Amino acid sequence: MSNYENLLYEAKDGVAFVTLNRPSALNALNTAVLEELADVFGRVAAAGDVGAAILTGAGKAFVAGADIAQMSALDVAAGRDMTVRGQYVMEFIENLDKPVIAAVNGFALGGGCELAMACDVRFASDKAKFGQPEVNLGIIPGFGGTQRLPRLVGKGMAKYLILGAEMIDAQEALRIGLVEKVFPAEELLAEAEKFARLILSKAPIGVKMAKKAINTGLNLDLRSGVAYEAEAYVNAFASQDKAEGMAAFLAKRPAVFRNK
Ligand code: CO8
Repeated sequence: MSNYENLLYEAKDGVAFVTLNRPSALNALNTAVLEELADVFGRVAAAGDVGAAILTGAGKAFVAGADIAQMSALDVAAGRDMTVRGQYVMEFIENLDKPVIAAVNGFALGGGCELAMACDVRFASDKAKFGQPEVNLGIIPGFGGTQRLPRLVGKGMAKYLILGAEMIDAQEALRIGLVEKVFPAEELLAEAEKFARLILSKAPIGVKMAKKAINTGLNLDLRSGVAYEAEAYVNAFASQDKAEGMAAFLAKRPAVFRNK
């Protein structure tokens, strides 16, 4: 276990656990937290013995948004720097070549909802609450929310949530596709870990290329997206793990994957 000022990091048998740990401010994202997030996910990316990460929060919040106290004191130039830097961190997490699961334990508001959306998959506690309350503060989502929310839940629902700024509970988040699974609070982390380990049992090259093809394709027209898919497919097809996975199927034995 190694600690930052605002988060905890621990790697256990191939799975990294990153816990936002600023509970006195409901894990609000100030510039220091954003820098620590960039650092810790750089570490996850570089760790050869880590294949997946789980991101969660300490206390009653996942993240209650960008830090309003800090933002209130920023001039326009600094406000721009913070949004650009935050967007970079979200994109870095989104495009990490390892899967990242958000285990949303409580409030995921504003920048917190945006952070969860930058992860590959969202599991929520039945106590979690989601929302984009920025228009209550005279701003708009600035860590990618206006772009990722419509891609996840559709244009109309994204506008409903962002323009109305209402909070929704975990069941509603599940219904609209903002989260993939909801669990009782006490089971959330174990379920996230179970899913991370399920992914770790698969061919790493397949997991990596599939994530890349989905992320890349969503930014392209369909024809370019399927062309990209073919390239990602060939990358996996050329691997030792493709030979192993298919040989194992035909021999009716479990596959042993080796490529990273
Ligand atoms: N920023 C700073 N401090 C916060 C934040 C926040 N986002 N949220 C909570 N806190 C603090 C509170 O001020 C309080 O501090 P203190 O104990 O010193 O008074 C402490 O955390 C506990 O909070 P509450 O007492 O309010 O706890 P409650 O359980 O009563 O309420 C809520 C919980 C409903 C979550 C409430 O705290 C709340 O509404 N928080 C603000 C939610 C919000 O508006 N978030 C969006 C922020 S804007 C944003 O995220 C924009 C992202 C893009 C930014 C681009 C960069 C420029």
